[in-house]
Amino acid sequence: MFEKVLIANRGEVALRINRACHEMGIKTVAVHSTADKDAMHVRLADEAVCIGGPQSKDSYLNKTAIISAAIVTGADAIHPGYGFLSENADFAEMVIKHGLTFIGPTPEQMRLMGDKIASKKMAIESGLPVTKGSPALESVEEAKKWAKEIGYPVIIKAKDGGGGKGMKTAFNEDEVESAFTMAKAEAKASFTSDVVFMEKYLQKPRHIEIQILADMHGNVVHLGERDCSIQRKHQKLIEETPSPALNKEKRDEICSIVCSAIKKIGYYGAGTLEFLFEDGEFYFLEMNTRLQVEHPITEAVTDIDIVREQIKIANGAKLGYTQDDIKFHGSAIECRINAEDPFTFAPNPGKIAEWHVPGGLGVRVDSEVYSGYRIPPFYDSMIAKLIVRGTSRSATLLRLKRALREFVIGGVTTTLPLHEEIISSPEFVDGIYNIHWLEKFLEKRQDKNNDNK
Ligand code: MV4
Repeated sequence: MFEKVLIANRGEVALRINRACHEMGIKTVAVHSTADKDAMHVRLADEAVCIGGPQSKDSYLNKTAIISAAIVTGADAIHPGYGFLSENADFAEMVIKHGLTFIGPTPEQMRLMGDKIASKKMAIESGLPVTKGSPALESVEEAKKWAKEIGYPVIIKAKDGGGGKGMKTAFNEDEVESAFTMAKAEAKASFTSDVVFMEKYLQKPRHIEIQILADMHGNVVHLGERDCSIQRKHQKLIEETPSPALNKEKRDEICSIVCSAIKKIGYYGAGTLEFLFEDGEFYFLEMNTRLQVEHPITEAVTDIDIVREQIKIANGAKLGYTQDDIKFHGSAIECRINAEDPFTFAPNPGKIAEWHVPGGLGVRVDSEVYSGYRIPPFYDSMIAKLIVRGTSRSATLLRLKRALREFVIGGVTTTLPLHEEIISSPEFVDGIYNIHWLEKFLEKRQDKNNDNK
């Protein structure tokens, strides 16, 4: 096993990886920016190296500084966490070239999944369901021809896309030209390639993703699904498992298709396959080759430590269990708590004056925050994840409600009150929502707020 792992990240996920390493008897190295010298991830690691200035590009995205830190401290492997360099194939390649292990899949697998046209082709070839779509589009004329073939409405997406950038819909032929031109321009501004392609646009889908684990020896298991439809501007706020939209048959069907596809590709590591789900059908969107923010809800219902599994897999170990050994119990929900204004969503960094986390059976809080901590203004505004589990969805909801009420965060405004509102709404309670539900809920809430003024 590795003796020392460098954690190329910050915030709660750096603590999460540190915990897995320490439980496995592995020493840890934290890296940090000058703005993070007092951060909890620096305090908890066995060693820490300052790798640059506050801006991410100077520190957490600074490949050479991170690899130098690993070499200087004698680390064997690097865990990238999520965000930052976690999906950067060039970084993974550099790590390997320096004789270190990248805790994740191969750079080739990362590159394949980063290319949305290539990954969709792979998906089709390995038996995953996809929406009707086009290859790379060369011209407006070609776009119009494909739209007719696919049927309106259509969506134009960037080959290197993700996070919604470079995505434009067209509901009729008159809208194709501007959708094509704008998608291409956005892609050019945001990514290295301005190549775009087209798909049938699904109007009211849910976002459901499947977590898999695969080793280097061809063993693949799934850890069920997560429903991530509660999102605003491509930022998830609440995730839950199991999805209220699936029955056992639908779940078993998609999970077994996913496992056989992963086996065919020869992918290894932890991975998440994102699908849209509408009218009882799944459509593959993309695959994430990293640990995800919402992984703890899967851990809550399976009792499998996903980060520990990532480390073991990267070290060449076999999974050591089969699908039948994995038991799913109850339900789990995660709320992402952001230091943001709960109405405008403007980031609200500052000093945490009061900090009291909920506890009790079935409650987990993953956070880097401590009383007196000053949230730096340079990074993501997520400051805590509240993960609650229960024997049923209704039991989990009651527990979540009381845990949210126990949570005290003073000194900065947070999205805590918004979570209480969302989980109390009839549609959320009934599990009836799609990817557009939260934005509509927020519009109605804003209107009510204005009426009261
Ligand atoms: C779609 C779609 C509808 N139809 N593709 C958004 C992010 C990117 N990964 C894919 N996205 C979408 N692709 C087709 N054919 C709607 C979205 C989408 C979305 C997807 C998942 C979660 C939230 C979303 C919010 C808006 C649009």
